[in-house]
Amino acid sequence: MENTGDRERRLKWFKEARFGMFIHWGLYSQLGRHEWVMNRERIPIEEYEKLADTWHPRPNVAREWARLAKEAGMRYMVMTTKHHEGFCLFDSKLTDYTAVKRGPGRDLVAEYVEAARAEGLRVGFYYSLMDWHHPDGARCKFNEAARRRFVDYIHGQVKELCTNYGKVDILWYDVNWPLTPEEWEAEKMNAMVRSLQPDIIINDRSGLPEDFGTPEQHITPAKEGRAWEVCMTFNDSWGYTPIDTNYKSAWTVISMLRQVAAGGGNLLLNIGPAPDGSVPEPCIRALREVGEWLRKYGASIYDASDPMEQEWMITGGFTRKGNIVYFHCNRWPGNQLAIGGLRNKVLRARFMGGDDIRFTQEKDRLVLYDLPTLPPEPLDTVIELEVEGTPRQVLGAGYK
Ligand code: H79
Repeated sequence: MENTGDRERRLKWFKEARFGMFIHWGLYSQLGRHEWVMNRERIPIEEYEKLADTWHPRPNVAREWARLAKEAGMRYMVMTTKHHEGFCLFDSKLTDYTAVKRGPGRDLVAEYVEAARAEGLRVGFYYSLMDWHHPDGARCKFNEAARRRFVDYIHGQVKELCTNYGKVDILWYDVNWPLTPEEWEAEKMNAMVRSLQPDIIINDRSGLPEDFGTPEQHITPAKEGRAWEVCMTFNDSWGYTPIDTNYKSAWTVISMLRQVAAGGGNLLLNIGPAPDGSVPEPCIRALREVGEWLRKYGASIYDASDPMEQEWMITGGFTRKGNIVYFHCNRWPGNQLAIGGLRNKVLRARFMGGDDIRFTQEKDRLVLYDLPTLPPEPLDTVIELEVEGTPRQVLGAGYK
């Protein structure tokens, strides 16, 4: 059975990765109304299927995503190989409903893998267990013959994904409705995956805990020691939805990165490319800004995930590496900044990569003086505090 040392070995890169790109791309991208459009608008299968022949993405557009991911400071990518709609972006022998046999006329997963590898990024496959297109996808719950066929189909496709694309770093299952892990035969499926991909990490959405947890749209750290990754939309939809203009700013993304780093997790931030593969402009702009910021202050995010209790503060929050505590100030108060709750003696305060800051400390009230009126970095000014002692033991969040 599973051995814990092996899990730690397989998870090492992931625990240090911090930031990844999620890509939701499929037939739904052509409609521009969210990836659940088939279900939400009750589009009949025969009508929806026509989208398989009208989809003509630009060749090798995944290279643009991979370059953007790299520029943004991301270290891995996860792409939908098949979403709930059932259309396969990969070459499958088990159905004709694939990118190779229909409109695109080529293997979009192969292009994606090649593009990610070319930028030195780790490769993840999202695969939806729930399937609205397969005739047995719903009746499998009540009909044993249907369950047998459907489970064979799903296991067969997972096997194809783990066999035909070289090394795969992450298997990212989604929605296991309507079957239980027993009915999916998930244990057997994941054992097969591991026999084909000994280094792979598997998420928790086959219904078994496996390697890492996947809070969706909320930053909730897992129990200490357990790997976790938050997945987040850029606007409020995963699939291309230009009518949804509520895009996150670089400021918001950096604030999320700080929070996941503090909890030892990762942020898997989604883009929903247009049908031709183009990334929406607001995402490109924000990601470039985030990348520029990370090139200067990345050490306070990638390498600073030591545990530390902290109180919520309107002016920002902490990350920590050993006895270096980073205060990320993203709402700049002006010439003076007071921080409560830090109980270690502060030996030195300075702007990360810059000048020292004069300070006083009385119990757990730290005050920084002679600061500029305007924020040195409007996205997040990182203040590096060198403290005495082992911060874990003496940093408190009490309401004293
Ligand atoms: O791919 C993105 C979303 O489309 C997908 N996961 C992210 C990564 C997703 N997000 N939310 N949901 C799916 C909603 C899931 C709803 C469900 Fe159900 C509740 C699935 C199973 C129970 C809907 C209601 C389907 C069956 C009953």
